[in-house]
Amino acid sequence: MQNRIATPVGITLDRFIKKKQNDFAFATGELSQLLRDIALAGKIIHREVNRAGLLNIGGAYGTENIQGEEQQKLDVIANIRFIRALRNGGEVCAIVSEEDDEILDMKNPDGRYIVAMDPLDGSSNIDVNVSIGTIFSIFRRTSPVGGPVSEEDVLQKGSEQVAAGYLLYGSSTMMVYTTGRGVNGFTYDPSLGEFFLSHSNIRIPEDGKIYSINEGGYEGFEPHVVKYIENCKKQRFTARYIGSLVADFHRNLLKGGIYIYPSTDKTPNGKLRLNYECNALAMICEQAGGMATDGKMRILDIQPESLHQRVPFYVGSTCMVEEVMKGLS
Ligand code: P6P
Repeated sequence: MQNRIATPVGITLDRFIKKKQNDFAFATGELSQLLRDIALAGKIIHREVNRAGLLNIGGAYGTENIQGEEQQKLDVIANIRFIRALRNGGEVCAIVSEEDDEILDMKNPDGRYIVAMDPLDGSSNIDVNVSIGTIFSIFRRTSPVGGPVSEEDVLQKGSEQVAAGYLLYGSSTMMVYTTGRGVNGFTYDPSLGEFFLSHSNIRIPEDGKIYSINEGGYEGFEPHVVKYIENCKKQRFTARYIGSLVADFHRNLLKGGIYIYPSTDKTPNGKLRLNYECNALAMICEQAGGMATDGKMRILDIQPESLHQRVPFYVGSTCMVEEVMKGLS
């Protein structure tokens, strides 16, 4: 009897990238190769994450990153793997990583792209087997190819991204990305070593009933955030907070909802980083029909001033983001 649950397998990520490249006027294939390099690193991290408990590569590495956050062993492993894949791919001239204080020169002077990444976001969840993710933004370098990478190369507004995406290491591993022409999701089949198109042209519902915020910070929230949360409770909305940004974002992207990491009395600029967390998710959310702000302005319009700059982050269904911002007017 035919298995009615099995859905037809979509095309592979490689074929999809190639097809979309053909749609791009003057596409040279460099961005296509860069996306493949990221997918390769994602396959490697998938393998490491799924074996963490067996290889004693869970837990703390014993060092801190520039944020003063305790690095997990897999943080360091993921950072090394992505840097190696992108350096060897040859398309990237520099990387900004959550795990490194300074700009990383890839020694690819002919590389035309910059990557900003959080190689393993939510890594403290590894030891309790909760989903984690990789977040990446891709920019074209603005300085002359062949010359030194400039600070302007790596401090571009999110609106200048040529591509953005994330990998979600969850009940299945997915790669979700956009090149500015909609959002598509690919599910990894480890038995074949391939990502397959599983979520074509993702659109976020215009409104939703799921709100994601760490209410432990309630006493330090600004009045408009308190008001919004109270309103969610009055409407009997669903509170869902995994404590892993990519997992919370992905659920809200598919089902509708809002993720908020606001300014608090203890974290006036919030916690999340503009360059390698908020910009990528903001581009994806907007490309899927949603909205992303820092409470006052569009995330993608913010001019970064430093590599590890934090911003308050409101992202998700347009009606929900607009509603919480009403409290500011
Ligand atoms: P809090 C993980 O450290 C992270 O960067 C995001 O993945 C997550 O949404 C957030 O921080 C959780 O922060 O303060 O609620 O524990």
